[in-house]
Amino acid sequence: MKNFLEISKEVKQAKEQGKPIVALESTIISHGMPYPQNVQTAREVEQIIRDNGAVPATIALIDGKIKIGLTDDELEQFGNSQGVAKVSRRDLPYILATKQKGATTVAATMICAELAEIQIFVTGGIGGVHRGAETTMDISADLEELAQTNVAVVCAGAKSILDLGLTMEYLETKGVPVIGYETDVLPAFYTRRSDYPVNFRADEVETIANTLKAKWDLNLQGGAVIANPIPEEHAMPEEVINTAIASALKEADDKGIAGKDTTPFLLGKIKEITAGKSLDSNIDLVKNNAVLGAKLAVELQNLNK
Ligand code: PSU
Ligand code: MN
Repeated sequence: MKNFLEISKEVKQAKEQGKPIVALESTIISHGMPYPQNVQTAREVEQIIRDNGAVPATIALIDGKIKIGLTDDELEQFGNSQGVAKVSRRDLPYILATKQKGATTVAATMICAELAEIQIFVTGGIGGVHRGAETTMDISADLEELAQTNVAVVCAGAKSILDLGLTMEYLETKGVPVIGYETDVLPAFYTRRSDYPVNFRADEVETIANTLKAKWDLNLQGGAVIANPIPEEHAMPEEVINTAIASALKEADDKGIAGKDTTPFLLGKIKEITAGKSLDSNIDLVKNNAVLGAKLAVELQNLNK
């Protein structure tokens, strides 16, 4: 296992000094945002994490290695590459074995973070149960990963390209706690609210850290979803986003998009339909998650001392 891990200087040093570390995914860089906003956002998110007392570790697959932390050059090169593979649990071994560039999804990033002993991971949104999954069986591997891998994922909820109700049911079945930070309901990524209550509301970061510690002290396998609503001033009008989602879903259906292409296709369409407005919201919510994730990593590190 150690052969595959390549830990950056910054992250190595953080480990030696016992500093809190926050994992970041790379599918959001390669498949979630266009160049150069993707690289710029990734850099800014890393800096926000440093400014809030933790050390960022962006995770990606390069040359047969799992990179835990990218240098500035690596980030630039990665974000500017065409044809990077989207890598979930299933894809990880093949992409490593064939030494292709791979962008890790939430599921794959959780796996790599756990290998590197990182417990907190910040992203934009998680995958979930797709609408119509009762016939397509399209359920993101992210949910299975949350059920088995000991990493907490800070996100802005999930996009309503998914069936949020079924996603919550699935997480409940798998015993994955969904904790709302300053919210009673699951946020829907671009908007602060959905119709679905979170399992627990926490207004203090300390409460979240204590909950995670209790879970893992009890050896309850699996992660947690820390749902952090997009700040009001960056949220999108509900009608605008719902219309965009409906038309993206219809086009995906007409074109017969399936499997791992579905999520990137829908995200791309929504961006197109909203003339880039969704991208601005997306960037803002990730930054907002970075602040919370860093604070949570600091708090958890203090508890573990
Ligand atoms: N949802 C978003 N933005 C994203 C993704 C999901 O709002 O960038 C990416 C994440 O990397 C997530 C993956 O893990 O898509 C889920 O893909 P799938 O539905 O194929 O499991
Ligand atoms: Mn899928």
